[in-house]
Amino acid sequence: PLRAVIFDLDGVIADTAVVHRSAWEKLAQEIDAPFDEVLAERMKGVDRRGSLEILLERAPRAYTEAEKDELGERKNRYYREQIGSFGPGNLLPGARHAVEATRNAGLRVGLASASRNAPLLLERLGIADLFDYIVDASTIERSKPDPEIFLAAAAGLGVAPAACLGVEDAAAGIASIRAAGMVAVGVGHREALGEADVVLPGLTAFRIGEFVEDQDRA
Ligand code: B16
Ligand code: MG
Repeated sequence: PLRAVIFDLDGVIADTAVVHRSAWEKLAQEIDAPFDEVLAERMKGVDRRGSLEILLERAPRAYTEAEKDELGERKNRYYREQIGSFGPGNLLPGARHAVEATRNAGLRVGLASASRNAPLLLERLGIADLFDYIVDASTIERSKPDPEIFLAAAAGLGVAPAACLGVEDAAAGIASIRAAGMVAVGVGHREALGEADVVLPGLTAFRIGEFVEDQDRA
């Protein structure tokens, strides 16, 4: 039976996918790298350096490691400027309720965010205390779509991966959840979340009871 739900942060709980995107887009303009919808979708859920490598695939010149460090830091400054004014109003609709309903159903709640800004963001949103375990992104070696981050969340919760359900807004995240052997719930559009077991338009449509019952019947 289902024992834990592991949520992604950016684009699932916090309205920050657009903030990451606009910070990358600003950087892209500064270095004359093309930026489009397809690129933005591929970067979603991927860690900072991984996202930068995707952006640089079509940059007009090559960059040294030191230059890449600076570019990543610059993007992060643009991102931090925007979330500096964030508060509980920047939670996505249904997010707090979905997490609370999961807890109330007696399940453990984890967070698997690739973002090193996750602890700061959770504090600003006022929901840090709702999670039983939060993966420290700086300890993860392999970016989503690798399963490492979801497996680390399950281990931290003390729950077998097969008894976990993962919730994600990005294709890389859905692939990570599936590779971890968990049920994958996608939030957003089916086209961008092809491998998801279930796709919901947003967390307002998340009903923990449906998943608990499904699992118990199986
Ligand atoms: P940072 P998630 C991911 O968070 C974002 O989706 C992705 O756009 C970002 O590049 C990544 O975190 C790293 O974020 O630069 O703040 O460390 O979706 O896994 O919650
Ligand atoms: Mg995300």
